[in-house]
Parts: sequence; structure tokens; C-alpha cells
Amino acid sequence: MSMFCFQCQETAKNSGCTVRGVCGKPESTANLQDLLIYVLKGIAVWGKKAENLGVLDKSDGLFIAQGLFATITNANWDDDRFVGLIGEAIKRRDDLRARFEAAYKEKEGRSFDGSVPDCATWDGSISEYADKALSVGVLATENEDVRSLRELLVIGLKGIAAYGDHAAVLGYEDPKIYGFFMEALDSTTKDLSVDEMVAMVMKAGDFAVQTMALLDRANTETYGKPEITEVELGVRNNPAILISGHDLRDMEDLLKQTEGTGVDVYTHGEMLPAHYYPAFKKYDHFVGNYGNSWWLQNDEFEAFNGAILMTTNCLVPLKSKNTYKDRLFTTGMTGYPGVVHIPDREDGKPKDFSAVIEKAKSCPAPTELETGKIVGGFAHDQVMALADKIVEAVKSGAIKRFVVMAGCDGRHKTRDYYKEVAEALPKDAVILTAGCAKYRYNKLNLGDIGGIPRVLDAGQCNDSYSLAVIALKLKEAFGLEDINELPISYDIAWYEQKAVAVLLALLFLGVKDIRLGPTLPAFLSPNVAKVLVDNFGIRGIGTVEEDVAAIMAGR
Ligand code: SF4
Ligand code: SF3
Repeated sequence: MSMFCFQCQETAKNSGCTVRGVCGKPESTANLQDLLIYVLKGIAVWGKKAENLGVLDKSDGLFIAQGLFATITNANWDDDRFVGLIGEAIKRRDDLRARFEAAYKEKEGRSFDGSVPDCATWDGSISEYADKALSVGVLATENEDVRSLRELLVIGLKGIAAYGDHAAVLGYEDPKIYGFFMEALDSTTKDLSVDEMVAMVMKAGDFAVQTMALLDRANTETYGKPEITEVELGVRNNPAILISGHDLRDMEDLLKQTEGTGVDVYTHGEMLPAHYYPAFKKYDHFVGNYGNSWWLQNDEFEAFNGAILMTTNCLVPLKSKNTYKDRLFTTGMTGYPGVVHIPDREDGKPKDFSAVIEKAKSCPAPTELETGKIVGGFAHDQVMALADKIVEAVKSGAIKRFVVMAGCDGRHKTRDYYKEVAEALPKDAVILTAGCAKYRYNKLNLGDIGGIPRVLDAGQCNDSYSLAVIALKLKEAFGLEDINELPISYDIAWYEQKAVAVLLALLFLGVKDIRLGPTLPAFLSPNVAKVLVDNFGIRGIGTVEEDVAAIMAGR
């Protein structure tokens, strides 16, 4: 074994990647990611101690969020970036330690002499990183249940961190959320009881809700409330830029800078919902969506012909046949060796995307993949605007059931299940979705029920909060006591760590009987999985026929 990672759904043998990731992640990157997490824990150890001494800096919390975000699946493939982040993490940790020790001495009149774990003092000598990573990474915790609970927490935190960073990019930060990152990471360095660890995982669900609510506010106050929108799937005959990932501020900067240049802009994958925001509708050169979800990008980026900007996950490794490396750009927490990285904003100024625009101008127009339109923009405000109609449709029996099929897409054949479920659901069922999971069924023309489309897309995985708000508002509209009495079933597809954060959020909100697939996470030990089954009724997926029948029967 030269690495160990089991954070995503596609992990080898549903157990763990031990030589090279199924995603393509090399051993070096996996080990550097583990070391970065290790030093982030060191920051958290000092941060937790410093909490009441007034020496915490908000930027330490944001740094932890960005560091966690950088390690999520398919975000950053550039080892040099991780070496840089580890160096910065060690510097921040040691600065924080010095501030804490000075404040402690002043308050207590003596030097701090308590013991701290190795992650709080490790000097970061990178020459031994593989050995070090294996000795401090996931498998360093021997007891499989303790390991499972710690990793469920850290993996959920990675997702929450991604949402927190997206909110921070728009100027929305909450020190309580940063405080929780410190508390949670610090807790993984301690010997806690099982009950304490379970409580910390539930607290992560609470913070997942709070962070997604903050991001929802950030997005809607900055760019307006998503509106029901038809999105073009075809192409025009101009040079163009394809923007993917989840970062709406990058979208804004790019649209402004491409205006009047003759370069069109298209979305790919999880950037599709940018079309739903009022602030972006005014740009004539913002043409439509190109292609499908992330795992098809090798072929779709090739056919696009123009410049490609990756703002966040999911970026997948290029194949030897691919020729788009010199027209690919990364920014934010994404990275790829040998690919130009657009630097962060400085002093609140926009990012400079001129290199991307210049590259696009030298490229031919995109090759058309398909034509037609798809409709989306059913975030909570739009759906609640239809509330009367929806309540009426449920009462009259025109809508029998809502099925939340949010989450991620992935490359495995087993995910055909989600397309087949969408097709097999009876015509009186409505699918609520968010995230790239929708690409399995959003072009199927499943029709509508009295003008309410049968697939209601709330947006990115970042907008999953909308689905929780819709459920809570429907509970109110129907005058119910318990969210589980609603005619809603959950058939969630997961792939990476943001979906784990969404799952924890749903559990915190009391949602029961969630189906999770295509497999249950490898990081759940049998005992921890049993806790989730016994307390929340979480289950894996079955056959399409069985599950559709059970869903429609409210099971
Ligand atoms: Fe394996 Fe997934 Fe980790 Fe990649 S992210 S190394 S596929 S578990
Ligand atoms: Fe998709 Fe990567 Fe999770 Fe944002 S883009 S949902 S997998």
C-alpha cells in the first residue's frame, strides 16, 4: 500500500484506493492531501485553545475551509499547489500557536505547558511525505468504528468547507462556522466516546444546514432569486469559452470581461444553473449549456474546441488522446499540472480572465452536440410561488409523490439505475433534483402535471438547501407535524464529499428512510452503518422495480 483514500463513491472495490485512485489520483497527491488535512488539524488544535483568548483570526477559518476544499475529489491535481498549501498551513499554525502562547502567558501569568498532538508541532519536512502520510492518514486510527466516525466527520466537513468557501467568495462569512471547523478537526485528535463522536457528526449536519443557508443567501442576494428558465443546448458560430464548476463569482467576472469581445460563453456540468439567475440573463453572449455531467468531459471538452475554465470540481485527468490541455484553465481551489492557473482576486478586484479570452479568440467555434432546450430554476422561491398549485395537485391526487433525486453523477454503469427510476416512476410522481445527478434524466422529456414539470431542478448541489426549504414549507402548507409525513421520498445519488454534507444536513433535519446509492460509503464501518440504519432508516438502493414500487407506497 502506498496511499489510502476512500472518500468518494467510486473508491476501489468499495473499500479504498491503495495504489492509485480510481479517479486517477496518484499516490503523491493522495499523500500530500492527507498531510494537508493533518496540518489543518494542527491549526484546529491551537485554534480551539485560542478560542476564548481573542487571538483567533477569521482568515485562519477561511484557510481551513479552502484547505479542506482543495482535497475534495476531482478538484486539485497539482502537487506543487499542495506543497504550497502545506507550507502555508504550517506557517499559519505556528503563528496561531505563538499568538495563543503569548495570550495565555498574559492571562495565566505562566507559560503554556499542556501536551498537544503531533499535528500541532510537526515541522513539515516534506522529503518523508509518503511514510508520514501513511502514518497519520486515515488508517492511523486502528479501531474501524472510531476511524469510520472520524472520517465521516472529516469527509462531511470537506463538503461543508466547499459551501463555506463559495459563500466567502461572495463576502458572506460566519465565524461560528469557522469555529466549528476548528472544533470538529480538533475532536479527531482526541479519544472521544462513540456517543460523543456521533454527536459531533450530527453537529456537522447542523452546520451543513447553516452553511448551505448562508450560501443560499449569498447567491440570491448577489445574483437574484433563480427563475424558471429555458436553457439552450445548441451552439452558435462564434469562438467560445466553456465554464464549469460551481463558482458564480467567476461566472460574473467572466461574463463581464467577455462582453463585446465576440467570444460566447457556455456552461458545462454544474455551472448549468447559472442560467437561472437574473443577474446573468442580461448577457447576450451567454448562450447556453454544452454537454453533460463531469465524467463525460474528456470527449465534450475535446469537441468544444474553445477555451475551458474550471472553477471548482469536477475536473478529471486528461487522456492521451486529448488535445485540450493548452486551452484548459483552472482557478480557485482547482489545479492541474502544466495548466495555466488564473490567480485569486486581490483587494476585491475581479479576477483577470484575459488569458482565457485571448485563447478562445484563436479557437474555432464549438462542434454541436445536440439541439433543443431544457428547463430549470425551481429553487425554493419559484417552487413556493407555485405552492397553491402544488398543494391543490396533491390534494386532488394529480401528484401522488415527490421523489428527491438530488446529488452527484458518476461514470459507473450502476448509475443507469437513476435514469431507469426516473423513467419508471408513474406519471403522477414529480422529481425534485439538484446537483449533477440530474444529467441522468433531465433530457428525457418526462412531461408535466397540469403545467408543473415532472423534473424540478433547483440548481447545483450547492442549492440542495432549496430542497430542504421546499420540504419544510410544504410541511407548513399541509399543516403536518413531521417532515416524514410528507408525500416525499429520498433517492439520493452520491459521489463526492459535498453530497456527504448534504446527507448529514438531511439527517440533522430529521429526514428518515433515505435511499443512498449506487453504493453505501466505504467509510461507514458495519457498526456505524447499523447506527444510521437503526436511527434513520438509511438504506442502499435495490432494483428499479422494487424501489419504484416502495417509493410510491411511501416506503
Ligand atoms: Fe479513490 Fe475516490 Fe479517493 Fe479518488 S477520491 S483516490 S477514486 S476514493
Ligand atoms: Fe457533481 Fe462533481 Fe457532486 Fe456538484 S460536479 S454534484 S459530482
